[in-house]
Formats: sequence, structure tokens, C-alpha cells
Amino acid sequence: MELITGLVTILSFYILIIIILHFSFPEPHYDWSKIDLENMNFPSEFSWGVATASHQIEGNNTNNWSKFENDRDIENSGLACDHWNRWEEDHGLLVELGVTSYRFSIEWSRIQPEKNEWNEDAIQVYSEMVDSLLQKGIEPMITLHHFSHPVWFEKLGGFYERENIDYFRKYCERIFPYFADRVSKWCTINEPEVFSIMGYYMGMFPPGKRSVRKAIRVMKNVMIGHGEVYNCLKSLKPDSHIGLAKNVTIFDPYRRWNLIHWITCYALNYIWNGAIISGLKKGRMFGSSVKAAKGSLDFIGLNYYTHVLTTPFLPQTTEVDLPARKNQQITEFGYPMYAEGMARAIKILQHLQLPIEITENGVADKDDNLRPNHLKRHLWVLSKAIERGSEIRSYFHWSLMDNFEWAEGYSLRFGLHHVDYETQIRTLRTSGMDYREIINKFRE
Ligand code: IFM
Repeated sequence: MELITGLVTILSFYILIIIILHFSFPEPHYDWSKIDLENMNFPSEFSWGVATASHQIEGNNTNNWSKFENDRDIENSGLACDHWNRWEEDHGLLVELGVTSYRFSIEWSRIQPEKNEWNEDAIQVYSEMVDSLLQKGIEPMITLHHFSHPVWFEKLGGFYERENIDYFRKYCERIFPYFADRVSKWCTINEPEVFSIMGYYMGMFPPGKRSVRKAIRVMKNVMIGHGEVYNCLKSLKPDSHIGLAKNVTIFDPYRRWNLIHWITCYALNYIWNGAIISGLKKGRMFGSSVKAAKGSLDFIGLNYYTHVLTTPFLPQTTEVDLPARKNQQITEFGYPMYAEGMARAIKILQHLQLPIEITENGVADKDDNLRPNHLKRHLWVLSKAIERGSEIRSYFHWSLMDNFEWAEGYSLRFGLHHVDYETQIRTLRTSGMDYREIINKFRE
């Protein structure tokens, strides 16, 4: 009898916890068939953009990534979109889309190919890019580190070694003055959590390590690096707007009645999102100090793609389909389309009490079947968040054109423009035309 009473008490307690969790952390799914996607509104000063990154489009880079591509049996980025030679033509694509801003990254390995070698010609090319954008009325946003860096820096241990942060800061300090009079928006680091976890835990990015301890150490160092660069650049030009691009992935328990799934969800959310937010807010992550990162932002960039349904048996690679809810559409990256999550990601970042820039959002979809709807759903969610009072200043679609998708190579196509890699011909997709129409409707 006592055993039964005990079991009933435990069960009731378990059910109570699950009920509390279920209602405290809902996982909304809209009935999109009842939503009028035309019903959106954006303020006239809202900034409309697209985003790219140097290693994914420029071609012929020699950096930690090209080395990794050669060392591992993965697709080579090679000529990519040959953007280094075709950037003027590509700026024409921006004009055709009607965007008002463009986020791109400067390739550290082009500027400082060796520890003691600086390439002024490369700086000049980026400088001409900035001029060309400004002449076209397009505001540049520059990312200083988007997954790639010089081979010499990687050989020294990259961000794994705390003392190497100095090299990154000195590099940023050196190039910033070339642009600071013309560029006011900067992202120091793109997706610190993706960079650390993919490179040091999943082993799918360079340097291909598989250790939780190493991933956490790198994440902390990257955040210290971000903070130091922020402080340094702000001292050079206090009115610049400097932030970082945070990939916010939403985590939901796969089975909402399973406490283990909730616990996994909580842990992953802390590792992926919470630790970085805590570093930026309190100067602490994973129980240790990252003091330089505290308060080191003028805006927070949001890169939003999906939600992950958690179980303790999560895949150790991105090359599999992740679990999804019934009726969810699965993107070619293997994760579901979940526009509702963008509102949740915005809420998470609001803890920082800063303006938000949507620095990335897009979908891998080679035939453009999903992208038009994907784009409109996310913009609709964004428009509602703005209506509710969120301070969101921009939207940068990922990406201007198909490009080298890191570990997935050229198999995934994220572009508003299709790229024929044989001929390098770019062709605007239907989703690109839709985006152009939306921009046109709301642009000042
Ligand atoms: O292509 C990447 C980008 O470099 C960083 N954010 C996610 C994109 C799509 O996977």
C-alpha cells in the first residue's frame, strides 16, 4: 500500500512539473492558412538588406577553411562565386533587388596573409567596395570574422589559445581606420556558438576537433576577443555601431511529456544561447569570467534559421534530418521551417535591452519551392514583433546568391539569385522578385 502511495505521489509530482513546464514554455505553431501574409507593415526607416561572407563567395582564398577542405575529404570552395573579380557586377544585383543595406565580411587572410605581412592592395579592394555601395545608396555592414581566418593564426592555435586574441584585436585595430569614416555598422564575430561548437565539438568546421571542453574554451575566448575588439574600436570611433551576429536556435523538447527531453532542452539552450547572452550581460559564461564581453554591444545581430527538438540522442553531425513536428516542412538542410521561432528568438535577445538587427535569415532551397513562403512568413512574424514594440532595425536575407555552404559545400543553395558555377551566371529567383516587391512597397 505504502509503495503504491509513494508511486502515486511521485507520478503526481512528475505530472505537475510537466504541466508547469508545458505552460511556462509553450511551443506555438500558427495555422498559416488563416494568416494573410500580405498584412505586414514596416516603418519607412527600416533597413532592407542581404548578407554574404567572404569565404563563401570570393573564391581562391587561402585560410583555415581552404586548408581544412584540402586536409579533409570535403568539397573544395575553389572559385566559389568568383566575387573577388565580379564584385562590381554583384553590386549591380543589390541595386536590382532594391536593398538599402548589405552585410559582407572582410577576409582576414587576404589582408594579413602572414603574421608580419599586410596586403594594402586587398584593403584597397574592400575600400572600393564600400565606395561603390555608398554611391548606390546602400549602407555597408562589415563583419570582421565570419568563420575564416589566416592559416598562420590557425597554426598558432587560433582562438583556442587565449594569448592569440591579441592578433585578432590588432588586426581589427589596423583595418578599422580605413573604413570607419564611411562604415558605421560592424559585426565583430559571426555566430560565436556555431564557430566553436562546429569546429571543436562537432568536428565539422576547422580545426575538426571533437571535445566539449575545447568548444567551451573557444567560445569563451571568442567572446573575450569580441569584447576586446569592441572596446578598442569604440575608443577609435565612439559613434560607430558595433555588435555581433548571434545565431539563436530555439530548443524545444521532442516529447513534451518527457522530463529528460526538457532537461536536454534546458542544457542545450544554455550552451547555445544562454551562455553567450550571460557573457554579454554579466561578463560570465560557464561559471567563469569573460569580463571584456560585458556590455560590449551597441546592437545585437540575430541570425535565425530554425528550432531543434531535443532528445538525449541528438545527432553528432548536421548530415541527417533532425526530428520535426507532423506537418512541418523540412528544408534541404534537414531542419524544419519554423517562422514562429523568430518571434521567440527576438524575445530571447530582448534580455540584452538593445536594438536588434536581423543579420541573417534564409533557407536552403535549390528549386525555390519553399523560399517565397519562407521569406514572407518570417517577414510577417518580424512585422508583428515590430508592431508589438520590439526595436528591430533591419532584415538581411541570407543570401544574395548561392554560395559555398561550409561543411555542406555547394549542395545547399541559399541564394535569392541562382548561381551557375560553370558559367558564373547569376539569375534572380522568384523569391528574389518577391523580396524586391516587398522592399519596394516599404522603402522610403
Ligand atoms: O551560410 C551560413 C552562414 O555562413 C552563417 N549562418 C548560417 C548560414 C546558412 O547555414
